[in-house]
Amino acid sequence: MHADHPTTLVPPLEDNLAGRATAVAHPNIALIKYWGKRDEQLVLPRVDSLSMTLDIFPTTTCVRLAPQAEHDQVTLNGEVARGQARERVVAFLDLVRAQARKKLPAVVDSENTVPTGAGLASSASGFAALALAAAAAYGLTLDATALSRLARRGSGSASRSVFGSFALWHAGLATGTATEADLSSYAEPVPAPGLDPALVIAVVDAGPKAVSSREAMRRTVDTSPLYEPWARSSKDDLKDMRTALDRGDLAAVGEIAERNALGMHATMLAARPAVRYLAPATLTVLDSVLQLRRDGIPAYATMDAGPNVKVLCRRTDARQVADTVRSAMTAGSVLTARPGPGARLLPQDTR
Ligand code: 2P0
Repeated sequence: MHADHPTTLVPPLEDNLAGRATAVAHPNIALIKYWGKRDEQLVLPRVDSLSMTLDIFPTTTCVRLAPQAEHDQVTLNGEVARGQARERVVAFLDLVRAQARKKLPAVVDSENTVPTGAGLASSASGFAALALAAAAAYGLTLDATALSRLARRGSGSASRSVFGSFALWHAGLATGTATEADLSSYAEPVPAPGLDPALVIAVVDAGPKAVSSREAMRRTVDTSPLYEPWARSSKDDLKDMRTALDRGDLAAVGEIAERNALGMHATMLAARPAVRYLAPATLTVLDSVLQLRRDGIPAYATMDAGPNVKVLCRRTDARQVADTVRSAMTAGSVLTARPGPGARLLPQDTR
């Protein structure tokens, strides 16, 4: 089941003698959604998912081993992290330390370029960059598959940000031991020849979400009668999506992505109590996407754990799509992204 990715993203120990490394990773948007875990501890998902890594808003993270320190020190965008944000990073470092058989604390300094309150999740780029920088600083030699598995433990969607352009995250083996399941759940690149897409992002609300995606997923799996049917249909969506990507058929890619996302939101609306991320402004943007299609422009929407809308279209239509979506909005902002690169270490001399 292991994919053949000989590329070693994390170089061997001798390259990192200083115990310090800096990595960059970009966010990704799922076209086939990850929604629901079957194992919270190992972050094993219920369904396969497929995403596009973006070329905007990278996270840059430096990890430096600190032999003199008593505890890990975590700084996010120049501010010392506390509470849950810090605990998630420390728990992740503990995983890396266990793999590396080292106990040293670390200093983590992470800069996220998503404008504050842009309403775009940063856990994917954040944990992909942290995984790569921490693995290198602690002297782990990991290939891309192992790095994706490690990033997954920080945040599920981070497993996909290890790769550029399109990536498929395997849910992995549902039977067998925990180790077998862990080994089988990783992302890998998916070729999409002939596709020249853009993603127009309508930020309709930049505020924090009322329900975290972690809690919303849990509630949906536990209580929504629509969850299982969606999870089953997502398998067909993925099969169709792979064919559409292979053919470079943007209209088919968009149609499948839109139905998969609307289905995911239907599962949440049917949860008890309901989780509703879609706002009136979301529906207004969805109307403008329908209008674009009526006007002959292939444009398709996807939404995540929030009210913002991402519109997949041809690169050559991106300006028109952005203008149309913007004119439908009474507030917020519109950004355009293209497929972006996978996670990478910065060379020593640029640190
Ligand atoms: C996705 N989302 O596939 C889905 C679609 C949101 C909606 O991945 O609990 O931050 O850290 O594994 O990755 C958001 O969830 O969740 C997400 P955890 P994550 O992009």
